[in-house]
Amino acid sequence: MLSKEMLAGLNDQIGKEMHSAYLYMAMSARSADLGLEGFARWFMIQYHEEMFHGMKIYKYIQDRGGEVVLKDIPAPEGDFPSVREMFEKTLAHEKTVTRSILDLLARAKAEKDAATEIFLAWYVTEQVEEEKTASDILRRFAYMGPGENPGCLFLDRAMGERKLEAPTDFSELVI
Ligand code: OFO
Repeated sequence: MLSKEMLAGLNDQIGKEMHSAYLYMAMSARSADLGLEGFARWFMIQYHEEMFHGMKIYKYIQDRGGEVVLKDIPAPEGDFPSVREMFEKTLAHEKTVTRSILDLLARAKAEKDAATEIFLAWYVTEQVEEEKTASDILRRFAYMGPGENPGCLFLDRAMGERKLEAPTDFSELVI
């Protein structure tokens, strides 16, 4: 059984994952407004990934006999003047998510809650990937120099090739 504190932390994390999804949905919409359909697709796939992250926790809480308690999801902050700035924001955001996951992991270790520790290990690995992906994309922007330019259109084409891998039907979610 999950401790009261662990349950509260996991429920909060569902909200954080949903907020991440909301953030990337906003970035997808903004990319489409900028005429960058490849980036719009990339961010919408990221939205699905985040929904999956949240629903995985939802399922875990239920599997442990806990109650899922949903909170408000804050609106994404700020505007997104360019896709480069969206990825700067993405990297900063993912670092805060990593911190949050590590805090949960520290609690699980302190409580000797081995099941939650093992469950969270997936997220630790996932966050390494999330931060690396955002960093790699920012590195590509660095080759373009300041401002937006034709290189951005080239990158847009590459971004549009991203394939959706996360499940999107949570009615029979298996973790
Ligand atoms: Fe972006 O990894 Fe979940 O939040």
